Amino acid sequence: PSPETYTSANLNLDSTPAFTDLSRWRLRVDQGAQTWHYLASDEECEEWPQKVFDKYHLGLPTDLPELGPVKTPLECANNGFEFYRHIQTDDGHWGGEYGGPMFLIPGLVIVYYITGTPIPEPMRLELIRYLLNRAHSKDGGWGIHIEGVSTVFGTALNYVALRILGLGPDHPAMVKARGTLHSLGGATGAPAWGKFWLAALGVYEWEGLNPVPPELWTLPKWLPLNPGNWWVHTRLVYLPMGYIYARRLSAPLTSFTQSLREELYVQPYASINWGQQRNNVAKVDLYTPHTKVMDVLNKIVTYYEKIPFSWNWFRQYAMEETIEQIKMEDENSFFLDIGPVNKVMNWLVVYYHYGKDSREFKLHVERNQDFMWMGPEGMMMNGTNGSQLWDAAFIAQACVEAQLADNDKYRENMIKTLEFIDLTQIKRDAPNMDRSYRQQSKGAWPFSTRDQGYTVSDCTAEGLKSAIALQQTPGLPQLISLDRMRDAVDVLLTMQNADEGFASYETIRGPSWLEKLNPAEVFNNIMTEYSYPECSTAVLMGLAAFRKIDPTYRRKEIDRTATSVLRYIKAQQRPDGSWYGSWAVCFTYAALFALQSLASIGEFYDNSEHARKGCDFLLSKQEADGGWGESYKSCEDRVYTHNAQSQVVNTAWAVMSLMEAKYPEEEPIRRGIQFIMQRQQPNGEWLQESIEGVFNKNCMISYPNYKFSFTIWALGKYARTYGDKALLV
Ligand code: LAN
Repeated sequence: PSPETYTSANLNLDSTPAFTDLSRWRLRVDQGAQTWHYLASDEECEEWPQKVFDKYHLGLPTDLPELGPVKTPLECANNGFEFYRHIQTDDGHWGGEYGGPMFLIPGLVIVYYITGTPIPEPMRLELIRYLLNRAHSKDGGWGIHIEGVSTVFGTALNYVALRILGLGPDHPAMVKARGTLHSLGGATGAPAWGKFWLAALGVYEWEGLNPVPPELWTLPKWLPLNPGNWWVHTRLVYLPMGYIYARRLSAPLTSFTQSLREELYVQPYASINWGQQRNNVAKVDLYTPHTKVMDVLNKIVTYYEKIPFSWNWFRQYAMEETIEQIKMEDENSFFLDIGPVNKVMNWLVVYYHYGKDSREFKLHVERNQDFMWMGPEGMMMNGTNGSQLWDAAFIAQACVEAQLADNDKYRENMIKTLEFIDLTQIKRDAPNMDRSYRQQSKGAWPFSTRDQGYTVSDCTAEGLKSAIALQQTPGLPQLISLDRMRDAVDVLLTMQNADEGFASYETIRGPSWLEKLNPAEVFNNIMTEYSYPECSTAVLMGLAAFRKIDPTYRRKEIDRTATSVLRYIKAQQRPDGSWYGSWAVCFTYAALFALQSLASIGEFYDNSEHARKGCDFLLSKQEADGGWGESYKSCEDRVYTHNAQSQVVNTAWAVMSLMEAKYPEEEPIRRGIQFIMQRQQPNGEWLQESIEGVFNKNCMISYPNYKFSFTIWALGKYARTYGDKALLV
């Protein structure tokens, strides 16, 4: 292909281009799908005026009024929702910048380049702005996530992205970033996924990569090495990666990529010994070093890789299976795919396999839009196609707890939320469910939208809990029938692991030694599913809520599951009383779930050693200002690490945990609640603080809606526990 769109004319800007007019951006929602549109003319802008939620997400003044001063927790919750309801979308959910990972935009932009697909001009400009804004002011580089120190992974890839987007090598930002990249040893030290993208672009040699053999897909299902037994995200990234690797597909060399070859390395490209770079990962990047076994296996497979593709019938057969699996993944998810990494890789495969005129290619281009989010700093790529269902389920439960859901004033908002939850329940199993290694999904709730369609254990549970909570609220309609709730329960009951806990998307399918073959270097615990206290608790609470409205359906199994989950939760507690959280930062998050589990069987501070130690651990972390602030470092290092400032989100989790456990003294809880109230702005909102979420131990991800849902929830819980008394003067 000739990437004619990216000519030297627009690839050599030495100064920063002018960006777009923020007053022209609009968010369109359609059954959860979020797409941002840049209107071309004043007339269009008049016809489609900017709404409060557009302005809010763009960082423009919303001009929402100052609300009266608050004294009590419920007044505070009221003001919070009075603000928050304005940013509910027309289809009933709440959007947000689901950012954090800094390795998503580069993959996307590289595939735009390789396939010669023009990036719409407003998107191009705003991507540049985002990446420039996210470069660390100190050294001009980027880390694996927005708050992380500069790494080769982040810096090499985002450097390349900005070059493709149009900045020239002499642009000051590029000079600075290149300096940092070189001081880290240059792009040869990129981790495996970085090496992959550079090789696909043609600025790194395939010989410098460890093998990604697609043959594994042809192994019998019962063999752990069959990727069908791996964690679903990992297998679905290795699927398209295997295709591109097996055919060693790189973009043709142009003067532009030639120039990149000169910019990215500390020595001349031709002089690099590529074979020696396979296991070269810069120190700052390396989080999970390869095991010896992995290195030995890689060496062996490297010999096999010497057989040319055209002679290797086994590989050709494996490629047919690979294409078949990719096709099923694309079709089953309406070309959204499970996440942004395999989404753009599948798009690249589709380009090589079916060509640019194919239906598949066009659909992929179209659905790229679902991942793009416009924020105050420019345009970025979300970590999934959104967090729609997840956020809607939490805010629904928070509103019920804070007595907002039965308030006439908010009835419309609550009906819309319930309609969204209703719409988003998955109504079918994936076609070819077994063939595509999919978990049962009829009745489940996904994390984002129904089209994406992946069962997640705790999303199903939160969907179910929020549906029950809303439908039990006077004045709200009954949209989700008991039969459909039973479907959700059926799904949940298929998902318990042998260790009695619940994992994320599926049960644990592979043995734990598979982790020894983790090739990714920058992530940990990614090869198989694992049970998590968070997911396990959500399921337990979901089943418990269901049991109350339908006391007979599969009652024995539900009871048995509930009892066994508790054994799992207790077993996970550390000697210091804490639980490690895997999906948000970190110990404060996990404590909430664990203590909720204990409370559900009547284990509280006063009568349970587990609950007591859990509370004492939290209390030992309370800050002088009454809040809790936990740093993302907790997740990386697996030890509680204080954040520079207290955070409303951590504080909400901590006080809710203490209230779950019926901690006997009110004072620490009251101080936490006061902290949350003091952080509220006069218009009712809370401002964004440090990053809230995490995955794979080492990569952080934002949950901007948590600062509304969990604050309101905690305030409501306080009022129910201690009464709605004046806490601020
Ligand atoms: C998510 C987001 C939601 C999260 C919870 C529901 C909170 C959790 O309890 C279960 C796991 C889940 C669904 C989850 C899994 C991993 C995801 C999809 C993410 C953290 C969002 C982004 C991440 C995905 C893997 C990012 C793409 C990067 C790769 C390494 C493929």
